[in-house]
Amino acid sequence: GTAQIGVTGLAVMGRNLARNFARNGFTVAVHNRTAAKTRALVEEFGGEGSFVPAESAEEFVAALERPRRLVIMVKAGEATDAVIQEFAPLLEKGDVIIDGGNAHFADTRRRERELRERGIHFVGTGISGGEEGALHGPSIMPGGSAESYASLGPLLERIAAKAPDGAPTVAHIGPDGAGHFVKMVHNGIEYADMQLIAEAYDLLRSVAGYSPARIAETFREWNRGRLGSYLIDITAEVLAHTDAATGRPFVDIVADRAEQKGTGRWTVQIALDLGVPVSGIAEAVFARSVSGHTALREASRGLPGPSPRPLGEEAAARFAARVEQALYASKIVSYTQGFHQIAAGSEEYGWNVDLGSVAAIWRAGCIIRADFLDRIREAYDSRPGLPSLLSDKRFAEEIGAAQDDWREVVATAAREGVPTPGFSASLAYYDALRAERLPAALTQGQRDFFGAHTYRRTDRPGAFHTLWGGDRSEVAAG
Ligand code: 2AM
Repeated sequence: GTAQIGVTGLAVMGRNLARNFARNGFTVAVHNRTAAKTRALVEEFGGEGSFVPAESAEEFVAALERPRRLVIMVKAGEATDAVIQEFAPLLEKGDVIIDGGNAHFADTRRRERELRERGIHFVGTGISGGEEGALHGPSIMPGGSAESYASLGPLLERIAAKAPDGAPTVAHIGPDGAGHFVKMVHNGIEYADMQLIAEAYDLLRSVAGYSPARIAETFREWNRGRLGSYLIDITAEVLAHTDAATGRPFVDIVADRAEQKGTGRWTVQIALDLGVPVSGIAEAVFARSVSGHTALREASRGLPGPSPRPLGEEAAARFAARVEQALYASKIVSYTQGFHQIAAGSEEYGWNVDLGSVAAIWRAGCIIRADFLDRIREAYDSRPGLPSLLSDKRFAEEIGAAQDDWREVVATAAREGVPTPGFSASLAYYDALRAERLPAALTQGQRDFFGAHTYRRTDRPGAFHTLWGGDRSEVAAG
């Protein structure tokens, strides 16, 4: 075969990825279960580059140069396994199967292990940037063996987005499921970013009394500063949009029930398993969940609470500036939590993930792309063993400078009855981490009281138990 890469599964993501490879000068074998889609792709976009359409699996495999590189772009789950089962028997040792779907990293670990036993490389890869990214340059997070990256990397570097310094937004994340794990956390952070922006909007609307158009202006202004990012940019676009049918602000005619496809939920589930506090990300997942509980919301609508009265122009402007501080500080916390989770996953599975390079490949192409990520990259590059983003001097200074306004915003939200779970949870995390003493000491006392779970002392080593039901003397335990 002559094709350097093949793509099977030609729904919009697969089709755009295949076109991206072709537009970058690669010969691309294309295949789909339903052959009509393969024909349609070549008919419509054949002029963009060199495509080799294949009707059957055998034809597809035969079209590929060796070692074969075969990208699967089907719905994550059973379809992925079905396609692997179909192609693996046709492949030879050293060939590489790439799964570009949003697979759960545990599935990727299993598939990698099974295929490795047959001498086939399996690369579970995160691809972020949606349909546009797939076509014009996504952020790519490949896992799998270093050997497979040596063969695949140069192709991915060509089709990836380019960061402001020209570097392609792709890097070998680590073995087996590392790529899909990092993509999962990327999506968790994306949930948090979106929730925090939504809370800022809600406060500007309810407390400052700004109109959606005015809030769009505010976000445009913020977008020119340290919050500069794709999500802030599109937020301004959405808020400025007017519904054609009614002439009302678009945001007012959209049903307020947020949906989810599951990667945010996975992030939180895995964080719980790993014991990593990702409270900001968790609140973002819960906020979507709450929004969808229509009956519960209906039943609770009459509960008492304050109705904010809009601030005057000057007070509103002062408040808006504070919200910017709260948003930025909370964003630092979300990324702190997300990177902590990646570090913990890397530790648990022995992936050796380079956190600086994760930040680097999120600088362009993906949904959470932001100027801010360059700062995270710098923080980890200058101190690879950084225990937490909050221990980076610059982030610590910035969050310290924001904290007064952040508290004021959270207090105002509570007083005015505006739900800000993301801002609040992030602030609680910040305060918990910086606390000299936590009430966990009392929790330990309670646990020892009802379950003899024992406790440690601040003044000497060992585990202890107090005879709560007896004379309350202390005994050494275990
Ligand atoms: P189709 O066009 O034949 O439906 C997204 O659903 C993509 O994944 C489509 O290209 C679809 O092919 C493909 N797909 C879904 N389930 C599949 C399966 N079990 N085997 C092969 N391709 C599948």
